[in-house]
Amino acid sequence: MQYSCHLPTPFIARHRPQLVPDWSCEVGAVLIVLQRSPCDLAPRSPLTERQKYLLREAFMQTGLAIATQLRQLNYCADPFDPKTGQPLLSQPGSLWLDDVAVIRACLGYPTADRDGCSILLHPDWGSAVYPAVLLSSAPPEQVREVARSVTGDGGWLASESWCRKRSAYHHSFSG
Ligand code: B12
Repeated sequence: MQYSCHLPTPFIARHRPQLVPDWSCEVGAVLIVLQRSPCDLAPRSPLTERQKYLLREAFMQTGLAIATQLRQLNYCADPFDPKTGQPLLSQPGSLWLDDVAVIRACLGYPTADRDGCSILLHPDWGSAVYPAVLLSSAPPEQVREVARSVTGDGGWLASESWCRKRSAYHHSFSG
């Protein structure tokens, strides 16, 4: 798994009420979790569906452990279900979270259209990547500390930034 922690993008800050309506606080940090898939996820097949299921289970386990610790510290925290874009621990809102758009905005990774779906292209893994996101009201350094205590030190992307970088690929996007 690869991890990076960021300040909320303007889109996420602006749409917090539509994403997590029953939160009593604003988003303080975005935790990105990237898993390498043993197979390319672009084709739809029993194999890719099986892999997506296993990768989703793995993220939910890690994400719920991190969110539980952040909540014990009295922060709002929700892993978002990669399958639906909805929060796992709070009432869903009128907007589902687009994980690919979040990672494009935070890390500047390229995306591609596959049969009407915008998918992420990891610089090393290509489309064999399973993206997932956790939002919290805690500041990035607090989320990082808790996430490290749950996941260990490995996998933290050097390119994480507390402030968004505009990628060389997407002059047009506004996250
Ligand atoms: C809905 C969806 C679909 C829909 C298509 C939706 C579409 N037009 O994009 C359908 C069912 C067609 C689909 C198909 C596929 N999908 Co799909 N899909 C999703 C899902 C659940 C949501 C995507 C989404 O929100 N799109 C939003 C689009 C529809 O809205 P929009 O108006 O263009 O843009 C708005 C949003 O971006 C919104 N927004 C919401 N949050 C945010 C955040 C920020 C920062 C910004 C800027 C905007 C924003 O604001 C915009 C304006 O309103 C994601 C998982 C996720 N939670 O993100 C998987 C996902 C993108 N799909 C995935 C895949 C692999 C596929 C397939 C290619 C293959 C497969 N094995 O399933 C297939 C297509 C192949 C086929 N033959 O069917 C993977 C991609 C993996 C990767 N490498 O990135 C994902 C990530 C699921 C997963 N976790 O595995 N998919």
